[in-house]
Amino acid sequence: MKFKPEMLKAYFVCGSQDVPEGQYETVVDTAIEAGITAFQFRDKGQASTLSPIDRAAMAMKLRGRCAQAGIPFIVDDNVGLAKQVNADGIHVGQSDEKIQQVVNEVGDQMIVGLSCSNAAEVKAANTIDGIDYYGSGPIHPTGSKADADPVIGLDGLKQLVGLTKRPIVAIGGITVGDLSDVIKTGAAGSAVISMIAQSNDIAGVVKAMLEA
Ligand code: TZP
Ligand code: MG
Repeated sequence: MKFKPEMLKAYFVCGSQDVPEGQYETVVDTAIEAGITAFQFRDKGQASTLSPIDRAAMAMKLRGRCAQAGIPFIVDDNVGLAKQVNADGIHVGQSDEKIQQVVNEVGDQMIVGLSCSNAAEVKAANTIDGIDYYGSGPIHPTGSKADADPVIGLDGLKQLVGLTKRPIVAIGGITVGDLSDVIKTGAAGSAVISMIAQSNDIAGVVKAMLEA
């Protein structure tokens, strides 16, 4: 699937650890139905409720749902899994499998996203061919990532947008009230876990993302 910046407008990131046990598939289905523009499979950590075998099976299933909906299925941090399920994309952090290695291995067949949380990381990433977008944050404190980088705020985001060669999706502690401010910085959209995963009105929050 060819990357388009519009895919970053309403980007849902989620793993089994982010929802009540047994609810993962339903939450993702509901978000897809509501119109998310990209999905990132990020099932990891102590709180994941899936075994490695169940994780691969779930990835395969959700990969199919995304294909039906015509949205990219992007795997966080795990090139092996991404290849196994023929994912549309791979997203890596600065400390995950080295970005140049990822670009070399799957860059011609997959969308490649890289987390960049400060000016030095954006400048370095700008020099590497084959990256499609950057994920930048955390904008606010987040309860969804234990080892999150320092908060950058909307001002920090704006600074990174000023330096980037590629579309940026904002991430970290984003709520409905932030969505239009994020777009005003020049970012392409917002990536969220809890705003969708913990919502009683998934259709409503996704609509707000699409309309921001
Ligand atoms: N990377 C930076 S912050 C974050 C990730 C994966 C977590 C975002 O989750 P939430 O619940 O939207 O703050
Ligand atoms: Mg990572």
